[in-house]
Amino acid sequence: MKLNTLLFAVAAGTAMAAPQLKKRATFEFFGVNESGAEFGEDNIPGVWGTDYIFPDPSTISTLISDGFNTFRIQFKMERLTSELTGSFDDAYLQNLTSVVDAVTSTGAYAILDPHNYGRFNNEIMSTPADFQTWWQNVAAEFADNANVIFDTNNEYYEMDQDLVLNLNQAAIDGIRAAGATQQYIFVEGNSWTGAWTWVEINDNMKALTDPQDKIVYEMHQYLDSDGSGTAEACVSTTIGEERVTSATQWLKDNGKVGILGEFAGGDNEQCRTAITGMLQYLSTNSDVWLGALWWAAGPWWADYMYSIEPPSGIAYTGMLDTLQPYLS
Ligand SMILES: *[C@@H]1O[C@H](CO)[C@@H](O)[C@H](O)[C@H]1NC(C)=O
Ligand SMILES: CC(=O)N[C@H]1CO[C@H](CO)[C@@H](O)[C@@H]1O
Repeated sequence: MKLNTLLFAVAAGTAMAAPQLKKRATFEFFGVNESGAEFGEDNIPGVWGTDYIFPDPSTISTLISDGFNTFRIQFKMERLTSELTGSFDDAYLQNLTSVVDAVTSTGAYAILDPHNYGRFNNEIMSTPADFQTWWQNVAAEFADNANVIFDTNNEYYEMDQDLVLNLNQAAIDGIRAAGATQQYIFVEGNSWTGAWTWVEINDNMKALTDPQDKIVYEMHQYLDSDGSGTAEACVSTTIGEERVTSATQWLKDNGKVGILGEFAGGDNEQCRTAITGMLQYLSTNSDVWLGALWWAAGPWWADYMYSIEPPSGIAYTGMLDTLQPYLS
């Protein structure tokens, strides 16, 4: 992947065309979430190193060597701009940009994930025009980098369904207006963008439009009883496939493509089997599923049950074998 990208960059000279990423055997995108810069959300803006931290380029590099090629980088909108339409905190932007550059300079993808749940300063964002301006300003900073992916927002929930649609469309319009025309845009739905409830809740999202036709529907799915990703146990060995089946049909019926932007299970055999079944099912349907991202890596997870942070995260030592078929 590195070599391909380098050769392409040389051949392309100064033109910023999309790099030709190596065609992978399975998913186009297979990676992890990179958590840290959104931590301490009760302390805004908070203190670097105390309330929040940025992901570590050296452990990202280990994950890239392991075969992961996509990194969803969490951050808080309020730390980047204290008002939606305001100017940047340059230091936070610079720290975020250096993580993005560390990822994309290797040919991997960096997803910008404003981890805001459709809220700003704890209030539902109700003015799509302001959100459009926010995204236009942010996308302008990354418009030349074709390996950046814009994720409109993490997990809208308990919001008016038309507002969720309109915020996503505003984000798309702002990103394209910034001249960022090569990048994928990941859109998310209401009800924490759950795959298992997608058809029932988020059917209106099929109306989104993009002049570049690069929308990817990002859904999340955990395999514990309430689907919240807060327990180690998976409901059954087949729960993974079961929870993504109806969303798969929705993608096919509507001519859309999707990504499972967060998934995880505990370090136990039942979860390993459930995850294997789900990933096999997604890869069998790779006409509509472009990939999947484990939740989560990051420097501050310590002994968190799903941590895939090298070298000793519980999932890094316990789940890599399960994910192995998709790492090349
Ligand atoms: C940015 O990162 C540096 C360390 O590399 C740190 O000293 C600084 O406080 C950070 N600033 C922000 C706003 O995150
Ligand atoms: C499923 C899960 O663990 N979600 C967590 C992701 O991280 C944020 C903070 O970054 C938590 O608030 C979520 O609970």
